[in-house]
Amino acid sequence: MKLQLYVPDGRYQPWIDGFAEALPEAQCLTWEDSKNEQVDYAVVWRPPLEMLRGRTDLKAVFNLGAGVDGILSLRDTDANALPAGVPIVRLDDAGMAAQMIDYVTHAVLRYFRRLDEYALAQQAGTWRFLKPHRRADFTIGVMGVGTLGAQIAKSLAGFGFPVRGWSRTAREVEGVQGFAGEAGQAGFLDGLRVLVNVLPLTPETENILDAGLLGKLAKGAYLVNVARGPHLVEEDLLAAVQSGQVAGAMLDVFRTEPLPADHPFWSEPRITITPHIAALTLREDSIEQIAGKIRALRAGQPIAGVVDLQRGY
Ligand code: OXD
Repeated sequence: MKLQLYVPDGRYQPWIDGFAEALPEAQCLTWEDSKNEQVDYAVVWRPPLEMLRGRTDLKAVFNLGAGVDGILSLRDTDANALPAGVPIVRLDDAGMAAQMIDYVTHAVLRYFRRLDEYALAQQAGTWRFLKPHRRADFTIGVMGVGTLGAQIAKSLAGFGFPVRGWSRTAREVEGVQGFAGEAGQAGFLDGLRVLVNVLPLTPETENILDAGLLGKLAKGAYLVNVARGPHLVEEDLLAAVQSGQVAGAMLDVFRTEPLPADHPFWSEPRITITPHIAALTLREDSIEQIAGKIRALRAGQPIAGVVDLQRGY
């Protein structure tokens, strides 16, 4: 059995070593060294178009992340970019949910306890008390309650915040008030103090975080984006921050990454940026999960995380 790997940074050895240990029956090859070989499985992150196009040898393509837009968007350039009938499989948590929960909880508690405002006061050399927010008034909305979003929403509810979840089709999450589809969006957004975006990036969700949507949140709301940069209309967020409609934002993802040096987000004190680290792909966990799924496929068993190509996630 052969695996073919593609990672954009070219740091293959730790992956090859990891698969050698977790799946000793497999021969693990880099894409660059095996372009003309027949292999069984591809393991990729943001692969080049020529890697998957027209392939008839692959039994499955494993994505080294939760978001599969880096694979599915290849279809924008070429309608036949993906191997026909081959399942695309995303990472299914693999240690990402815990990281996302840390990140989002940190952001929410920072805003709830007004620590962002105390940080600005410190910079101004000001000692002053701010009235605490009431937990019951601090409603949080999580857009996208799939594998990761549902765990984030549940965890925030555990802190005693009122939490709402929004998804394309209705989903039940314990302790979370559910809203679905376009019809449910206005009710979901109404009065939110913090909006957390965990949506998959699809043509339907691109640019969803625009002036219209931000204007429906409570005045002085906060935005946390841990999904994808193209969800957010960046100039609309800047305008909303400048008008006070949005009091602050914590952003982990951007339209262009790394964020260009002259981007206005760098110098906006109410916007906190991090370099796409909210949930890193954990090598050992990912290898273990993919190896388990390959074994299951070879035994004819079903696996979790197979992407619905129509839906886009
Ligand atoms: C992912 C990511 O999709 O890290 O997993 O962005």
